[in-house]
Amino acid sequence: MGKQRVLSGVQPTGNYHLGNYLGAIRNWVEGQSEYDNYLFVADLHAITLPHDPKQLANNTYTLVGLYLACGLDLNHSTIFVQSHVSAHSELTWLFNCITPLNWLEDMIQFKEKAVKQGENVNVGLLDYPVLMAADILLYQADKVPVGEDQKQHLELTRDIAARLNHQFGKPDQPVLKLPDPLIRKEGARVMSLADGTRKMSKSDPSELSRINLLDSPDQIQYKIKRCKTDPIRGLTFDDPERPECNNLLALYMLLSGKPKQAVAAECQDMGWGQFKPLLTETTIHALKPIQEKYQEVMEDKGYLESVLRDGREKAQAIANQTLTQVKAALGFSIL
Ligand code: AQP
Repeated sequence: MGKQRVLSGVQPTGNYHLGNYLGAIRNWVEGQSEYDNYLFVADLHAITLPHDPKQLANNTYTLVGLYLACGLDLNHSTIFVQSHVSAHSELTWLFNCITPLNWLEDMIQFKEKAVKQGENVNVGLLDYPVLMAADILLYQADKVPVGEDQKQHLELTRDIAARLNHQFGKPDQPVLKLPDPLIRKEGARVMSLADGTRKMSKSDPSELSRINLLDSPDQIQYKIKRCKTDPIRGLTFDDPERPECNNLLALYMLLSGKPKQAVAAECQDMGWGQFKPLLTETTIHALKPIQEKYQEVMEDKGYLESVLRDGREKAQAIANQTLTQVKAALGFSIL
């Protein structure tokens, strides 16, 4: 039996931060040899909120550069840009026509993002989970890495696949494979430096809320110096009254690679004045090889483009096959 296929992506909206790395990209890298990975730049998703056309292509290349700099290996992973494979958009339309509207209106993330957008809510924001279903099901993925916030979307993906199989497939010959979640390791949810109860996020207007993967040592030092803490001496994990403390310790643990117990013992008597320089050093040290590799990769645009052309070819081969199967099941004429 071949390797199981994993599918995942990040939106090219800029400000790639420690949350994107520790919660997503680093996990892909660590598990990549076990799976057949399809990792994409989710640029079609990036326009569901207002965006700057001048930035989109740049952000796309930056993200591909970071994928490679973080250690994605082309022997195990196919890297591609979502909009380069038109089957994503086409399958979304087909799914739109079998997805009940109320399934989408019930999505928590839609409700949250729609409230933030006020009057300016486009149809794409509502339809985002259907595009995500198309992303996953096109590749007949076995596993999809998901955090808490994406669980509901993966459920919807499974519901759409089951509905299509039920309405248009044969009982012994499903058209689409139902994917399973690949649950992340504990501690990979990185919270904002300004508020330990909110996740670190690209769209947070405050630069001080996040550490970006491409921040300079000075920026990292400044942000950690200014981050929110509490007046209690002695640092502990898992105290619900101290979300910032838990988050900063978790960051130290994840970036240093030390086990949780060792970090708990090391930091139990520390004050912030001692801990912050330690976290600063550890962060700078962990990001240095990524930043160096990034500079190297970005100097060779031709190489990046060849990675994306190869990725597009491999992705298209699978995606177009699934799209044809779905169209045939729905009764379209196939030439
Ligand atoms: N704070 C986080 N902790 C752990 N994982 C995180 N991810 C994002 N933030 C954290 C993971 O990164 C991947 C890429 O996410 P995305 O680009 O699809 O958008 P997102 O989840 O909405 O990420 P952001 O940074 O919060 O972007 P904005 O602010 O634009 O919404 C996903 O695997 C995600 O779980």
